[in-house]
Amino acid sequence: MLNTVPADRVTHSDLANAVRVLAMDAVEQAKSGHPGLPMGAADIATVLFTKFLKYDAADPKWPDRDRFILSAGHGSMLLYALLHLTGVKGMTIEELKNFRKLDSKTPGHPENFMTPGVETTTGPLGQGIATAVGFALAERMLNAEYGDDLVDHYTYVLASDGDLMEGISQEAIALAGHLKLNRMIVLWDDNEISIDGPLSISDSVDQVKRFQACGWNAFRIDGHDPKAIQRAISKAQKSDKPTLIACKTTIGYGAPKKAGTSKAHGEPLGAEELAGAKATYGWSHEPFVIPENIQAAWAKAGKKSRRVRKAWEDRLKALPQDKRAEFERRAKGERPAALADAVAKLKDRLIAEPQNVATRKASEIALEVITEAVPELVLGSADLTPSNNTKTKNLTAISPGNYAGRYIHYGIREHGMAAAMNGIALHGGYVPAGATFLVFTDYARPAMRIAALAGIPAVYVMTHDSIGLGEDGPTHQPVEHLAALRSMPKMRVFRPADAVETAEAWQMALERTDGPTTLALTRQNLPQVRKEGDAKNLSATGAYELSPANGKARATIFASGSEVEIALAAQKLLAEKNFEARVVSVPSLDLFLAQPEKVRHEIIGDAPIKVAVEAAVRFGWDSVIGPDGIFVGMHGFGASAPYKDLYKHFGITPEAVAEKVLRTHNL
Ligand SMILES: Cc1ncc(C[n+]2csc(CCOP(=O)(O)OP(=O)(O)O)c2C)c(N)n1
Repeated sequence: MLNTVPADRVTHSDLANAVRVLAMDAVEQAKSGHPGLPMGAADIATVLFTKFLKYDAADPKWPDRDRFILSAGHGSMLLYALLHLTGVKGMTIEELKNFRKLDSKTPGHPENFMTPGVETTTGPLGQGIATAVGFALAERMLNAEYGDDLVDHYTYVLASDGDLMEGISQEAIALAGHLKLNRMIVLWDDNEISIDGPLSISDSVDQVKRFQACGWNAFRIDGHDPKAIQRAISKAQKSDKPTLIACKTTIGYGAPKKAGTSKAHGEPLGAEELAGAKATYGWSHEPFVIPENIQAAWAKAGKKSRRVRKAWEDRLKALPQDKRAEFERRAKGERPAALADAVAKLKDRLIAEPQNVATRKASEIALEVITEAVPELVLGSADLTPSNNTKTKNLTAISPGNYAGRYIHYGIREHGMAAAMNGIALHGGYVPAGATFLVFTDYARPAMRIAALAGIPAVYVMTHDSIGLGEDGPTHQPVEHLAALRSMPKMRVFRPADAVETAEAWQMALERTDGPTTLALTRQNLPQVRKEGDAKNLSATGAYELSPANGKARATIFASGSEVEIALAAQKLLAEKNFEARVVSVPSLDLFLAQPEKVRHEIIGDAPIKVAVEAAVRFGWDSVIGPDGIFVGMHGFGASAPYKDLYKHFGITPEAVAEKVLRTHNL
């Protein structure tokens, strides 16, 4: 037995030092990692976890837990040490010893899909704090629906200098301040050090003033004084605004030479500094060994909200059966059966009364019924609501202090929107869908990438999807974006051709629970190309034969979205010349390429000439048409003109397609 002092006599320093040494030992063993942040921020985290955090290590997914988000993901060992010490199942000391090893639960940066107790993937600085805005907003929105008895928790963030320097932090804090998300509390590890050295070489922002200007309650404390930290968090909890607590700390706290320098940031301390730091703490135990009394005190902290959790479970059980089942369904992220019925009925209606509309309008038509069937669907837009057609008549917008609603005006903050959507989805209870122009996915992409990596089912409604937007010109006309998004692992991209495919794409997007979906939609009107009813979701394989050849096909024309109309017209022109072609609609190229070989071969067919038509760059289409296939699309940036002129100018016309097919045939 290492120590027989009872758990209650363990001091704050003992608890914080346990976190520090575990982080130091793990980084040392891995021969890589970031010891400085855990050593510096251990006091803050210890006060939070032992005195405030509503958290039960036995059920890290309990819906009404407080959320803790380590925005500075490089300090991952801080979080892993806390999860281990509080007793999260599976977070054994072996996992800490395997820090940064393949298949461990302790990857270099926190990944919510690998480690129990990790709320979100962080690492790209700024993402955590921006994702936290979504967590805090979802908490308030769900509270507005279900009341304090079921939803009543805080969102805590530990952020570093880098988090606050990143541009996305401005979008995030402005949105949180505007919406008065007073349950969001950011603890800033204000250590004035980054990789290149003291922060003063690159930054002179007064963060407290910046946050205050954004509608936050913000003040400074000594981040190594547990009483001050405790007072600050208590004060923050009572604020009517979100709070920034600037905690002045020393990076690598306790290391004799490296403390307070960038040398403590991102490399193992080395034997001498490690021993020196442990001596500073008065820590004489072997690596990875925590005295039993300290372990017991941490385990107690891990259980401190157990009674609160049980009382919450009792309240949930006491609800009427249907209300409880609905809460549980949404918390689990299961979709309602009504979704498929709603889409099937809509498709029947569209077949009976075809709609020649832009697919952004078709999306609105779909949303009118889908929002009724899927109460957890929360829509929003980065200031382009009238252009994106995302606000259906039945949706009301939330506003500061009033969170009863299902529409979010994110402001002109594409990146902040996408990150907040991640938080809304990860919080549970909601499926977020957010909109802007397809070209501005560039502005949202880092958060979209987190969604893909972390398996977050968010939906991006990206309108104005090609040169078809016309006069706004090349700055607004995406050409490489479809290829870029399709190349992102686990991102699914739909570019529907008409109202029926748009309904099918929405169904696919919402039935998906393991990753994000982008819907690329047109500004310009399109004819409805699906005229015959089919109960099956034909878009589910990513591509399908829309219009067969009248006999044996000598060419197959593949097209997506607005170019399907062009493919069909080209098929007609060719038929007039007794040349038989078939048309394959490709609403999702990436989904199609992921089909089993047999399915792909069947749909691609054996016609000797293959053509792809898409008003975007060729990249990706060779997988379908081969390197010798004909591509009719964009070869550079677009131009500013009415869209019909642009299609002619860039040669994306039925005549051009037919002419190229015949020329190839006659070679
Ligand atoms: C978007 C992004 N850019 C760059 C990095 C690489 N990086 C990791 S930590 C770091 C410096 C962070 O300094 P700070 O936030 O002050 O953390 P501390 O030194 O206090 O640990 C950088 C540039 C990153 N993780 N994310």
